[in-house]
Amino acid sequence: MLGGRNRAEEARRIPPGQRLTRGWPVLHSEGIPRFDPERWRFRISGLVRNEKEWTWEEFRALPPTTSKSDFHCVTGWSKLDNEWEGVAFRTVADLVEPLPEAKHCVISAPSGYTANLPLEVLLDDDVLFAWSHGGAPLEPKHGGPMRLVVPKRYGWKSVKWANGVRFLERDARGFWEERGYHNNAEPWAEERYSWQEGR
Ligand SMILES: Nc1nc2c(c(=O)[nH]1)N[C@H]1C(S)=C(S)[C@@H](COP(=O)(O)O)O[C@H]1N2
Ligand SMILES: [Mo]
Repeated sequence: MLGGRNRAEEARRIPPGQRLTRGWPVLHSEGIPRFDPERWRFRISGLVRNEKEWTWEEFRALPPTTSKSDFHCVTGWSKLDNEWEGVAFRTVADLVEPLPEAKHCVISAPSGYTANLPLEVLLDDDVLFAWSHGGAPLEPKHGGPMRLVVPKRYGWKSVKWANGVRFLERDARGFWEERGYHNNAEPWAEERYSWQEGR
């Protein structure tokens, strides 16, 4: 048994149309940004009481959390039992204090890659800004030094090299959501493509 899982349990945890991967594919649409700990910044803006910007040192000093979760890419692979460490989205949200009208967020990367999510989804227990995976620092190709992790949505919502969040009243589609992919992206409902929306 791998990590205490048996085949039956694995099968139960793989959403429809997905298959298990034992490795860890690398998927992104831009070049890997160079990490300079002196110049790295993470910025929260929009409908919050305290707009805020962190340096890498400040961000790493935030109270850490760990979370074990599964990851599902819309191209068909699922990777189970990822052990993430980082800071919970909820912890960061508490610091900036979203205004009552803030209902949506857009998470961004330096390239201009973005993904959008309802604030409610981001406040889930298992959503975090992760700097470590499987006990090791997150590799640059997987989003290091830090990425968003949203286990209950397809992988494109888990923005690698995250450098900011904007809090909004109204929803605004991100990079893939504008290119034919589903706005909500829930794997168990197989919400893959935008043509499925509203059905
Ligand atoms: N900045 C950025 N983040 C991104 C992407 C990307 O192209 N750019 N691709 C997404 C997609 S489609 C997936 S499946 C996951 C893949 O993460 P991995 O390469 O660590 O497996 O990252 C997501 N985050
Ligand atoms: Mo993906």
